[in-house]
Amino acid sequence: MTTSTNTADMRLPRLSPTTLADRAATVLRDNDTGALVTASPKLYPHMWSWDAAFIAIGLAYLDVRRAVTELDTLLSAQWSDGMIPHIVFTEATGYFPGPDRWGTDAVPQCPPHVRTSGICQPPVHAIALRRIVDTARRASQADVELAETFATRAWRPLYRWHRWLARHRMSESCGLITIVHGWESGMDNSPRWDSPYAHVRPGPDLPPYVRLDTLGVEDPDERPSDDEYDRYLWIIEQLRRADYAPEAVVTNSDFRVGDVFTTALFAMACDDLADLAHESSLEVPGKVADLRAWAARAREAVAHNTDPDTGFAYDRDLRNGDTSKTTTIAAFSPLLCSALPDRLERRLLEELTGPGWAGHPELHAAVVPSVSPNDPGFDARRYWRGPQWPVMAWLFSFAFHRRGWAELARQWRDQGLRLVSDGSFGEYYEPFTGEPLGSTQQSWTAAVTLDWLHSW
Ligand code: 2M8
Repeated sequence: MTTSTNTADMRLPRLSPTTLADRAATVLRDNDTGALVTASPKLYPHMWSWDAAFIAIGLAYLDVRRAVTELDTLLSAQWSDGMIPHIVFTEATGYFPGPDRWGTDAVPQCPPHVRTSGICQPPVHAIALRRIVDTARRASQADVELAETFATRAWRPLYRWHRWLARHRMSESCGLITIVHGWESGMDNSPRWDSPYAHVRPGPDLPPYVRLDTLGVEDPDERPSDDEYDRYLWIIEQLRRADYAPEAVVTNSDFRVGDVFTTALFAMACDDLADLAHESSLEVPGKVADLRAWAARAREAVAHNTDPDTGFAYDRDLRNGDTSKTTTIAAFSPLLCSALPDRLERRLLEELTGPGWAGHPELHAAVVPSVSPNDPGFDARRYWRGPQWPVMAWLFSFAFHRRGWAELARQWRDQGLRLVSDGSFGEYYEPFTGEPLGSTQQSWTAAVTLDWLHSW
């Protein structure tokens, strides 16, 4: 892999690993409200579901007990039907849509003591739990006890979360996990969703609103457009009118997509949860078999939705059965969950590390961008349409490590650290210059930095 040394590179500060680790720890401490670490101080002053999982992985290096608290806080917001909501709101007011707009207070599944959104995010929590247990095992006996006791306590809630996804979201037609809002993918304005969002036509009764997210970044063009926001808000309206009933949302939302990336993560997480039960000799008759079966189905679905020549995985628009042909970072999902035969997997890996993607000669750091720089729709500065996301680079490096591709895992860790080594902990980065974009002091960026600094 090669990287360029352009003038922008030379302008960026490069902190030593010790200073970087100190700064990352400071970000997590500064964003800590006691019970939860907000996703970022300004733009996202609440808890996000998949952010919390990555944040907990980082917290474990500072204090295993605090990492446990993070997941505990999230699990205490779990809905009675098993869904883990995508936002757990704090008292902060600077984010829209807030709890009133979601209108979940009257929803019977939503626990009474917290305010949450009404959709979910990718199920990376069991992956985080397993990582935290492993981190604790390298620390002290006291930490091991803390982590393992928590794993035993968190196991059933996490199983219920996975069962909710398997029951309500595993598409009968294609086996992929269905998402009913682009926000459920976590890759909000990815070009993956352009075509499905084209079906979403906000009605005249969309209640008026004022965006706040564009105030939290230096340049509003780094965020989704107003037109996209109308669609995001319109779907919330549709889900709210269906009372967020799990059976109703998958038919009421104008956005219904089988998401390959979420499905790959689900496969990984089901296996991790099953492994944790084995390791702790938990008495959970039948449940481990369920998890293994869901993992197998999810993996099969990813493989089934993969192009047999390139190995790229594609989402499925469930409104019309169309397979998307939009190639983004999500096309590499099969590598995360080991879904493909060797020959095709090698091909996909070559593509990922080659000049169209992480090996593009002009990249500041050789990790995957959200969209290939060679794609005509690539936008180097706009959110999920081109920038590099440290948390995504971490996810791939972690999967490589898990899969035994040690050298590649190390290369991606080193390049990931190069991306974040200015110490601002950007939400995402301009791929050619390494300029931090979106929010700074982003908690999950700080968290994965800590993991990289301690790992493989
Ligand atoms: C972004 O999403 C939120 C909506 O959920 C937003 O833009 O307001 C995404 O990057 C998502 O993946 C992330 O979890 C969230 C908080 O970091 O921000």
